[in-house]
Parts: sequence; structure tokens; C-alpha cells
Amino acid sequence: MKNIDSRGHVRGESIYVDDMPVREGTLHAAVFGAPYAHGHIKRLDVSAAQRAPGVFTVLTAADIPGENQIGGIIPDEPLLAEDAFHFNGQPIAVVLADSEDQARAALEHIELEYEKLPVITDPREARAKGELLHPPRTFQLGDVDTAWAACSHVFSGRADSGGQEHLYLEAQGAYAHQVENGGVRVYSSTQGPTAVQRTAAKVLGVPMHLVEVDVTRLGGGFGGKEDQATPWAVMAALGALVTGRAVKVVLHRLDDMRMTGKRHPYSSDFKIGLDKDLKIVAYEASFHQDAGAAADLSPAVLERTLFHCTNSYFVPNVKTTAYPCRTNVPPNTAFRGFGGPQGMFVIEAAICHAAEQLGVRPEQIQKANLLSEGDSFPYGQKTVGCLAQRAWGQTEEQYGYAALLGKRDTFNAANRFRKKGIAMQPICFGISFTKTHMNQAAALVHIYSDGSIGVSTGAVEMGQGVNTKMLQVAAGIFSVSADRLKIETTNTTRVANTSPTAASASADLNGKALEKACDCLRDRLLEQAARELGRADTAGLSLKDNAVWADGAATDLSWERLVMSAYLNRISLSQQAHYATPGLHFDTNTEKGEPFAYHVYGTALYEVTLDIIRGTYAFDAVHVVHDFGQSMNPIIDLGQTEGGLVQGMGWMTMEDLLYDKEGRLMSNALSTYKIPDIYAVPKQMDVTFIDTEGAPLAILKSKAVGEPPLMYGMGAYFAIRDAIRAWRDTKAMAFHAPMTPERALLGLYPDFADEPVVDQEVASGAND
Ligand code: MTE
Ligand code: LUZ
Ligand code: MOS
Repeated sequence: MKNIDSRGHVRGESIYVDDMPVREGTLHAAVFGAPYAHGHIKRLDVSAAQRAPGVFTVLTAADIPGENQIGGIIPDEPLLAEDAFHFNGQPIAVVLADSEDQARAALEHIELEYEKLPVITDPREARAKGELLHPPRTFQLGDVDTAWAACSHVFSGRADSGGQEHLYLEAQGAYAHQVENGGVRVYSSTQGPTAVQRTAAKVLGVPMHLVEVDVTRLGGGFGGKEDQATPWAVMAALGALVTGRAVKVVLHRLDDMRMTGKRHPYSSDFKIGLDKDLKIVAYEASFHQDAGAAADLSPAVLERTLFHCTNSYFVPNVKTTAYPCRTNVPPNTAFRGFGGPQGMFVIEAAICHAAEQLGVRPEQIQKANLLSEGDSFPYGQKTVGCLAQRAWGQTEEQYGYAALLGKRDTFNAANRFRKKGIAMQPICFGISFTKTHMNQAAALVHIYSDGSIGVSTGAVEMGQGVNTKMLQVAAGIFSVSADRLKIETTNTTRVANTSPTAASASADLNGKALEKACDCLRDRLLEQAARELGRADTAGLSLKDNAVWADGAATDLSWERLVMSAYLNRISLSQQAHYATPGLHFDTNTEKGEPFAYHVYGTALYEVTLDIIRGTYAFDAVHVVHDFGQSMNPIIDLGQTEGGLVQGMGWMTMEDLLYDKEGRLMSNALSTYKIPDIYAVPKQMDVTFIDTEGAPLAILKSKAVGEPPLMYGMGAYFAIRDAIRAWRDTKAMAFHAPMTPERALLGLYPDFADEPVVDQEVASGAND
């Protein structure tokens, strides 16, 4: 089944916040952001802006009737800065005017006097100065301290990965208007309608039931709207409450890039110990997370870094510590993978470093250490249905790894100024919110008396196809054609207390809730069918192809007649259901538990050709073997895999997020921040679906697919590095992503580089 949104998207008919017809008297907002990264506010004067043409009013912190607080995990972030600001672009005031142009023009008339305070943009400096959001956390398995002595080889080094701008096509935005009794309705481009509702209620000083949040769809979120859609929605709601008029806030692209947080850059140290058979005996790492100026989701992101610190490998002795470092850049936030990729990059760098020092290929170490069935992750959960080795083996065989390696060597021997590199990239990603309580969802189904069906869940459609998957779940249970179903907007009055659509888990969580609601309705309808058909009970009855079937044959009781008969007999045609993933638990005191419903596995194999003169490169091919379980929608799942992989390649190769020393975003537009386009996509892209059982906690055994493929992107970095290695020794080359053409060039000609080099082998075990 195709994505039900495709037609509307292609014809330009799909509705986003900015497309909504506005009410008469609507005010348009422009947000005044801090002009510097850290400062003490001495005077804020908005009176001249108030008098500017078309301006209705200017909102500041003084207009907030409730709490000026939007921090979700730690209450450390005001909606509008009062005494101080902590990042360039931090919202201080909101101009509301008759037109957007007038609102933006009035920004010029806002007077702000401030005292500059020291700016930190480097997470290591933040740690050194004690600027941590909360104490560091450590995950441990076995005993690294005694394990080092048993290693034949011990290497240490440093690995840095950059941030990433979400660049959803639809910028942040919301539209709000008052309803009677002091309430407000908010249309928001958010992954988290309940987060918007909860925070708006807090800031407005009203109970949650007075705030209704409605989401039709998002033009992309990628984590950037998991909670950072909230402030703009709350500003719109606040404006509506203060003025009595409808208020629209839609950010311009440059404001969106300047004011919102991104993927967290990380700067990490590692130490890895191997035995003589290249088995990893011990692994240690410290992660410096660049959290930005407020907590936002950073504590949860940091947790996932630790969960995924050993990627797809079994390591018996592990000790990894993560530091949430407060800096003066916008609060960094969720981004596809949610800290997992940053943790995984470090062990991949450690493995690559060890391979380079030992003169072996990284794949030899990777392959020797892949997870097996029953292995323990550092957090105590054991693998179940582990496909790490199978995915690797199938990739090797199916795509001819050995032959490709030979081809690389032959090509490199024959070509002086072009070099080919290859890399294998295994991935393993845990599915569930790491906060156990968030793993719940609900659904509400109405069957109307004509047999058509309305489905509401807590899931938000953001391009990933969750609405199509929800439709498939319901259509499958009732066995009716797709055109009988409508997936409603995501609305807090129909489905309450929802978790954000995130963690790749929304099809599982909402799908399972929907399954429960539909199962209930089906059973009730079949009881009515038994009465209609004069049978003692429902044994032998089923719904099939828009009709009731009895003992394997169609009856003349159609779906429509069955529904009408239930209605006439006063049987409820509506059902709500709630689902909570069973079996999950995690104890943050011991840092052990079973936080994930299941894991997703896969392997990618990259081939790249590097231009030795220019440092430019082109990917010849990427071949993937991925674990979809039993995919309920191969077209959508393939799209998610290709899109995630290319987005991961962008993070690892070309997306170079730059702040200057004063915390000003340098890569602040599409002219200075490059994301992959069609030319950056590998010339050949193959995705093979592993033939497997699937996981019982996955919806219809179809495994979550939203985030895991992003981590294949790491292979792009290591493939380019491998091509550089064909030109010169890379033993001293820093592990610094993204591998932009500039970095590749400096890797080829290190005399021109000013990057730190990694340490050499620090120790050798007795059996070396
Ligand atoms: N795909 C599209 N087209 N647009 C998006 O914004 N977000 C990704 C992924 N795929 C995203 C996407 C992220 S970060 C997540 S967590 C999942 O979709 C969320 O949806 P799911 O839980 O339904 O997989
Ligand atoms: N969001 C969240 C996430 O709140 N918790 C998670 O574990 C998570 N994982 C991935 C993406 N978003
Ligand atoms: Mo995705 S980072 O969980 O929104």
C-alpha cells in the first residue's frame, strides 16, 4: 500500500500550519532574539516597537500569567528571557502585528541594553568550569581496570562528531485562537501535542483541559519538533489569550536555524583493549555532550549515548561516562538517533584506530566482535533474536565483500590520483523510549452508522508514514477497504496524555493501542453478526472483504448491514484503548534493566572514490542488509531506510555546523550549510530485507524503522578514511566528523592540518 499522503503532497494539497486559512483579525508574530550569546539584561524597552505601524502589542516575560518556564526535564528555560540570556537568538520579546512584515519591521525598534558575560562554546571547557546540567552518568559491565592487563593491545584516542541542523522543510510554527470559557485552541507543527498542551497550560496558568492542541501533519520533524515546537506554540497561545485575537507564529528559515537547537556535537575520549585474536576485551570512553544553554532533552539524549556505546558489538568489560556540558549555544535536542549515533561513532573510531595501528582492516575487528544471541549489553539486557552476525554475513556474501576489497586494491594500485575506500557499518538500535513511563499510547475508534470509520491515535504524521500504517492496522482487523477509513488529526481532546511521536516507536505503541480498540469492536460486531445469522455464538465467524464470513464462506451479511444492525440494536460503535509495552524496566541507581522492547540490526557496505588532488569524493554504492522484521509496508520502510541513511551520511560527511567563539551560528543559511542532495546520494543503493520472524512487541511483527538506518551513515566517514589510507598512513589522523572535502584534503596532506592527532599505542600486554 502506498503512503496515503503521497497524492496530496505531490498535488500541493496537503495542509500545513502556514496553509491554514486565518481568522479575521489574526495577528502575526515576529520573535525578538538575544543579539549575543550570553548577557545580563539591564534594560528592555519595547515602547517604540509598540508604536510602530500595524503593531497591536509586544509580549515580554511580564505578560506571562502563569509560570515563565518551558523546561521539560529540568526547569531551567524561560519562554521569554527576563534577567539574562544564554544563547544568541534566545527569545526575549514577541511582536504581534497586523502583518508579518509589520511585525518584523518593529523588531528594529526594540531597545535592549545588556552586559556581556563570558561565552562557552566548547563542551570540554564547560566541563572544566563545572558547567554540567547534572552529575555525569556511568555505565559499567565487567571490570575494565583489571581487564587492561589481559589485553595484547591497548589504544587510546579522541573522537569528535559535529552537530546537525534538522532542516525540516516546514519551519517551526503554530496558530492559536481563544475559545469560550478562557480556553485556547492551538494548531501546532509539533511531534508532541501533549507537551505543547502541558507547557501552554503551565505558562498561561490554566488547567490542561482548557488547552486543545491539534496537529494535522508536519513537513518533517526529525526530532527537532519533539519538544522544540513547544515555545512557538506557547507564544501563539499566550498571544491569543492576551489579545483575544488569533495569533500566528511561523519562523523564517534563518530565524529557525538561529534560534533552535540541533543534534548534539560530542567530543569524546576512548581507550580500547584487544586480545591477540582481535577480540575486544575492554572499552572505556568519556563523552562530552554539547548540551547548549538549557537542558531541553539533553539528559535523555545522553542516556541513549550510553545505551548505544558498544553499538553492535559484545564487549565484556565496559566503563563509559557521559558529561552533559552546558554551553552558550541554543539548547541541543532530539535528532534521529537521539544520542545513539554519537555514542556509536566513538567505538567505531576506536576500532578503526586499533585497526590502523595494528595494520589490519577495521572489518576484521568489527566482525570478530559482533553480538551473539544471549550476549549482555552494558546495561544488563541480553540480546533476543540477535541478527548482528547474520546481517553482516549476508552483506558480505550477497554483495561480494571479498571481491570488492580486491577491486579496491587493484584500482588503487592502478590509479595514483584516485583512491577507492570501502567500509562495513553494522548497527544495533534499541526500540522504546528509554524512560519506561513514556512507552504508552492510546487510540479512539468510531465506526459511523454508514460503515465508515474514523481513527484517532496519539501518533503524529511527519512524513514517516505512520498514518498509513495506522490505517493498515484498522483496515486489516475489520477487513474493509482503505477508503472506508479516515485517519483523524492528532488532537489532545480525542487522545490524551500522549508521548511525543519519537523513538521510532510510534507505529508500535499507537498501533498496538489501535489493535486493541479494533479487536474489541470486531468482537462486539461479530456477536451481533451471530444474532443476525441465527448462530449460537461467534465460533466460525470472521470479518473478510467487507462482509461477515461463516465457516470459511462469505455470508450475505455485508459490513455495512452489520454496522447498521449494531446501531439499531443500540450497540456501541466506538472504542478507546490504551497500550503500555510490557516487561520494560530500568533502574538508574544501578544503571541496569531491560529498557528496550527489542533491537533492530543491520549492516551497510560502502564503496567510495576519493579525488586525491581535490579531496572531493563520490559514493559508488551502498549495499544494505536490514532487519525490518516482517515489514507491514515495504515501500514506506524502504523510503525510511534510504532517507535515514542519506541523512546520516550528511551528518558524517558534509553538514558542517559552525558557531564562532561568540556563539554566533556561522552556518546559518542554505548557502553555508550543505545537506545531501540527489547528487550526494550513492549512485547505487541496494536494500535487502532480512527474511526473519520479527519481534512480538513490534506492530504486526513489523519492526520500527524510523531511526536505525541513520546510523548506517557512519560508514560513509570510514569509507572515505579508508580511501585516504590507500594514499597515506592514517595512523595519526584525527577522528573528526564530518569528513567534509576540506577535512579529507587535510587528511591527505596532513602537513597543512592543525587538528589534534590521536595518541599512539599506549601500552602492550604481556602476550603481544
Ligand atoms: N521521516 C520523515 N519523512 N520525516 C521525519 O520527520 N522523523 C524520524 C523518522 N523518520 C522523520 C522520519 C524520527 S527522528 C523518528 S523518531 C521517527 O521517524 C518517528 O516516527 P515513527 O515512530 O513512526 O517511526
Ligand atoms: N525521545 C525520548 C527519543 O524522549 N526518549 C527516547 O528514548 C528517544 N529515543 C529516540 C528518539 N527520541
Ligand atoms: Mo525522533 S529523534 O525520536 O524524533
